[in-house]
Formats: sequence, structure tokens, C-alpha cells
Amino acid sequence: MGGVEGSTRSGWSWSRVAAATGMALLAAACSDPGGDAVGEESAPEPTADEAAGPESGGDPAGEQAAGPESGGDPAGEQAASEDPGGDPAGEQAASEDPGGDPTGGNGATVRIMPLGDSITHGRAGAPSYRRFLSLLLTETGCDVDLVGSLDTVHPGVADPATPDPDHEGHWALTTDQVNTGLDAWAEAARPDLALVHLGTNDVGAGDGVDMLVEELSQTVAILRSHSPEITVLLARAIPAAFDPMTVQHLAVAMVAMVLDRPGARVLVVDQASGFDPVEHTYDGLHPTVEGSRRMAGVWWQALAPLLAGACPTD
Ligand SMILES: [Ca+2]
Repeated sequence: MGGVEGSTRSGWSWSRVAAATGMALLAAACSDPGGDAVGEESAPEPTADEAAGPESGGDPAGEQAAGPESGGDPAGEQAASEDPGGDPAGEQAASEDPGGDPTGGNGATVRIMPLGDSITHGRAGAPSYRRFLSLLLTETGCDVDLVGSLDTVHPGVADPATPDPDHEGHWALTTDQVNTGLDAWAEAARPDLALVHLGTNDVGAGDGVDMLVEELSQTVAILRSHSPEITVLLARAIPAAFDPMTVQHLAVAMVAMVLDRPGARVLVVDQASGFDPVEHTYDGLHPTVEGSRRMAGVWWQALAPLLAGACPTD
């Protein structure tokens, strides 16, 4: 494990968020020994009202490769703050200082780029994790700025319920396609930290581990070319009904193992464990409101120790 495990036990409630999501952070290539950052309490509770159901209507242009057609209805997934059924290890994080600090301790606003495909993009009525993560960050009072060239959900719909809607989640794109645009996006946004959830469409297109390793390595390289000390959180992708994403999981483990280094971390964040494509997606691929909330909790747990200098403690 590296960098994300030694959270300080601060007043802001990431541990309770983390707990219910049952996620195990899998920070590959680790050097820092440390506790398991899984707490136990209750689930994330974003304040703002989540949008009701999806605006069913539209056929999602650019449906992701091999994604099964519809089926579920994301509406009604709103249940308040129930336990998503995780299986928290129940270990409270140790209280040493976390390793990486994208703030550099200088108190500057931390610029965070949500980077991915439709799972990051979200759509009307079925927002991605970004909404809930943004709510958690805002509620906590963290000095962060979500960044990216987009600020709508698919298909170009405003999302006023998300406090900071900026992102680089590109509907239907594969990793190599994202890489094509990333140079310009990273140049404009200069992120200190990136939340990368990529590879689902590549797996859908039949890419193997080698190709995905190469492409995800390129993603990291492009980000670093603009932000040399960027912290990259690489998600083990949520499983889809059509594929458990094993290829993607192998790829991110290898990328982190090779590219993680002090001062420019590449950490694996396990979005896959406990995520059930039947229960947590509305079409076998895209998260329901509950699935999105769950993903936000996983990101939050990984982010918390990294943002120790940017979020208030009590
Ligand atoms: Ca922003």
C-alpha cells in the first residue's frame, strides 16, 4: 500500500464514508507499510438532492462498446444512506502522516481531474460518482477544484446538482482515444491529481493486457508531461455485465508497479471489489445513483489522506 493508507483521524468523515463501501484500496507497488484504511461507521450522505430517475427518453448516443442494452431503471435507486453492503475490514487506519501530499504543504487549492469515459461522464438522471464526490468535498470544506474541459453530463446536459461539474469524462471513448485529447486537456487544466477510470471500452473492444498497459502508461506520461508531480489514482474498473474487467485490473496493477515513484505517485484504487454490475448499474455498465455514490466513497477514501492539507480538521 502506498500513500493512501495512513490517514489522520480528522474530523471530516471519510472513514465513515469508506466504511460502508467495503472497498479495499489496492495501492500497488507499495513501499509504505501502513494500516488498512478501511473504517467502519456509516455511508456517505451527500446533502444535495439527487436527481430522480434518468430522463429515460434518449438513446444514449455512443453507448459503450459491447454494453448490454438498457434494462434497469436508475430511478428509485435513491435510497438515503443505506449501507451499500460492503465488507469493511474494520481496521481503523493508523494515524501517521500520509505519504503523498498533492498540496505540497503550501496550502494551494488542489486541482483534481476526473478522467475517464461514460462512467465518469454520467448522464441526465444517472450522474456519475462526480456528483457525490463533489458534494463530499464541498460539504467537508476541502480546498479543491475539480478541473476539466467538460461541465455537463451526457448528452451535453447541465448538471446543477453537482457543485463542481468540471471533468474529463468522455462518453464512449477508449483509453487511446482519451490519450489523443489529453495533452491539450492536461495543458489547460494542470491537475495536481487525477482520478482515472479508463479501460472499460478497451476491454469491450477486445484489447489485451499488453495494449492496455501501454495505453494507460501513456495516459500517465501525458499527465506527467504537464504536471511532473501529479498523483494519479488509477481505478480498478467497476465490473460490467459483459466482462468482469480482469484485463483492466491486471493492466492497472502493472502500470502502477512500474510507474509509481516517490514524488509522482501512481496508486491503484479498487473500484471493482464489491461492485455488482447487476445491483449497481442500470444497464450492466453505467452506475445507478447508488452505484455512483458507492464509487464516490471509494475515491473519497483514497483521496482523504492525500488531501490532508486541503481539508479542514476539527
Ligand atoms: Ca472546477
